[in-house]
Amino acid sequence: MAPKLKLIYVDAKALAEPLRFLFAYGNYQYEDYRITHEDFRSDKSRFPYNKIPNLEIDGKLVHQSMAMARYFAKQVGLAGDSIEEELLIDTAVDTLADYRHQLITYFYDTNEESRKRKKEQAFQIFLPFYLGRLEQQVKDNNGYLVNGKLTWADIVLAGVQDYVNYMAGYDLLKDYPALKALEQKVLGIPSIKAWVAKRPDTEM
Ligand SMILES: N[C@@H](CCC(=O)N[C@@H](CS)C(=O)NCC(=O)O)C(=O)O
Repeated sequence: MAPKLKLIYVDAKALAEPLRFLFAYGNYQYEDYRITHEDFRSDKSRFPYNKIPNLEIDGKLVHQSMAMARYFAKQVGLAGDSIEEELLIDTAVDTLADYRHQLITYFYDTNEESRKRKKEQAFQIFLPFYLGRLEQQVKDNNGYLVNGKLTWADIVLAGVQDYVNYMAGYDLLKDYPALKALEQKVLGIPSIKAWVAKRPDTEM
């Protein structure tokens, strides 16, 4: 019997969206449970390590969005065909997390001075560096991040891009045609396209 799934997050795409893409891709039924930001902040200790997204699988609570995504990617055939390929996919996913982190570190900094410094570093140094390398990686891999075929790393890239763009304030991929084409390819997968067309409209 299919497991009972309940995804717990705030009303946002952000870190939960790759998982929602994978659920759409694999045609999983799940409860998309969204709490308000106020509710989340009122008592974070309800959640493992005080963080979300969380997922209940038949009542058992798990956390860490990328671990969850990997678990479902394995089930839908997007996690690689050998341990060598799994390694390449994991390195791509971790590199995407490093790239995302450059924005998160500035965006949530509440100190005006260090925020400004981190923002400059992110935009002048880290983002051009990461996006340039990732662009080349996609060109070298025939339009995908790994081995010329769709993997969950591509799903993560497209799934969190709205969140990353929100923090940046513009479409970060607009000057990176290979990355942009890959994002569009993922968004064009019929089941993901159908999810995107009906999902709640949130700013990030
Ligand atoms: N590595 C974790 C990070 C989770 C995370 O930082 N979530 C944010 C919301 S997007 C959070 O819960 N922040 C609360 C806090 O840091 O107090 C994952 O990928 O699930």
